[in-house]
Amino acid sequence: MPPIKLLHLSDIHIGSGFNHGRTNPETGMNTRLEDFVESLSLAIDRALDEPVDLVLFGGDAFPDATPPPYVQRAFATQFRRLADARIPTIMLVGNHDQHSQGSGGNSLGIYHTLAVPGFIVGENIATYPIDTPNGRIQVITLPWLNNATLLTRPETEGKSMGEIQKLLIDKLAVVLEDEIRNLDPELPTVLLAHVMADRANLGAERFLAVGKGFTLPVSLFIRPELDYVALGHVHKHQNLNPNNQPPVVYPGSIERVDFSEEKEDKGFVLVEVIKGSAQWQFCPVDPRPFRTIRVDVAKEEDPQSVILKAIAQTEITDAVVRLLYQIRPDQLDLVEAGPIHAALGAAHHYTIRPELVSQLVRPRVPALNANNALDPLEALGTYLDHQENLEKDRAALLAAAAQLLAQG
Ligand SMILES: [Mn+2]
Repeated sequence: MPPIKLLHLSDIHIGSGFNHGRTNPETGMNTRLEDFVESLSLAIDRALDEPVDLVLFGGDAFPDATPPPYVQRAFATQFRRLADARIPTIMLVGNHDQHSQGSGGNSLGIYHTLAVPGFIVGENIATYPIDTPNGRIQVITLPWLNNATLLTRPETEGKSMGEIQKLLIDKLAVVLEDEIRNLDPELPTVLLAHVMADRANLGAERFLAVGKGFTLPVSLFIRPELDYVALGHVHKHQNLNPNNQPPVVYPGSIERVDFSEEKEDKGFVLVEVIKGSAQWQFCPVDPRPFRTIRVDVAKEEDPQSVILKAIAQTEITDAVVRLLYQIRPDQLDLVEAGPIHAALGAAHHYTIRPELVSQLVRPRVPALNANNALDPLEALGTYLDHQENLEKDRAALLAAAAQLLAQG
C-alpha cells in the first residue's frame, strides 16, 4: 500500500491580534487578518498541490466561538478550497471553539449542520474511517475536554479540581481504550486531539496542576495501535515523542498570536502514514516578524541616543515591534518622542513603553555598603569621618565602642 498523505495544522486563531495591525486602505481589512489568511492559504495551497489525502485541523479556529461574519468568511473561504478539491477534512473542536463550555455549541458546528461534503467536525470522542485514493485510514477524534464532557454533575459535586482531573483522566482512559479496541487493526490509525499534554507520568502532583483546564499525560497517547498523534492547543511546534513511534506532534499556531511567540517558527506538518509508521516534516510559513527592543537607560547620560542606537541595531522593517526602555523619572526630559517615532517608522506596527525605575537609594556613606566587610570599629570610624557635627566626640565614641566590643 502507498502511504496516506496528511496535512496537519492547528491553532489558526484567525481574527486575533488586530491590535498589532492597521487598516489596509486598499481592502479596509486589518492587516493582521490578512497575515493570518496568508499563512492559512499557504497551508491549503500545499494540501492542494501535493495533493494530500486528508487534512486534519487540530482546533482553535478563532479567538473565541463567536467571530464576526467577515472573519468567519475568511476562514470558510480557505477551507472551501479543500471541499472543492474533494479533500476529506476533519475539523476538531478546540477550547476556543466551544461556546459556554460547549453547552452553546461550537463555531465549527455549522460545517456539520450544512453537511459540507467530505467535512467531519470532531465534536465528540469517536472514530471515523475515511476512504482516500491511497486507501482507508481511521481517525479517532478527541476534542477539548471540559467538566461536562465525560462527567456528570453528581460525580463532580464537592470535588476539588485535582480530584476532578484524576476522575476525568480515568474515564478518558476507559473511553479511549474502547475506541482503540474497536479499531480495524489492519488500517493506519491517527489520533486527532485538542489537549494540553504533558510528558509527566501519572504522579499525584499532576492532579494538583490547576488552572488552564486539564493536563493529560502523554503516555495516554503513546500506543502501538496509533501510527501518528495529531495534536492541537499548544502554539509552539514540538514532537512530544521524539525518535519513537508514534510521533506526538503539535504543529503549533500558523501565525504569531502575540509577543510570547516572537521566537517561535510557525507552520504546519505534512505526514506520510502507513500501518506501523509515520514520516512527518514541519513546513514553515513566513509569519510576520515580532521584535522586542529592550534597553535599560537608567544609568545612561544620554538615554535618547542609546534608545536610537538600539532601534538602529534591530531589523524592524515590516515587523511588529515593541520598544521597552527602563528610565529614571528625572531623565524623562532627556527623551524626545519625535525622533524615536521616526526611527520606528519602518515597523509594521510599534508600541513604546517606558518603564519608570525609582532612583536607587544611595548609601549615605559610599564606603559603607554591604560589599565592604569592615570590622565594626573601622566601620564606626568611617561613619564618624562623614559626620562633621560629631567630630569633637570622635575619640570618645570610638573608645566607648571599643569598650563595648571588648565586653561582648
Ligand atoms: Mn486551545
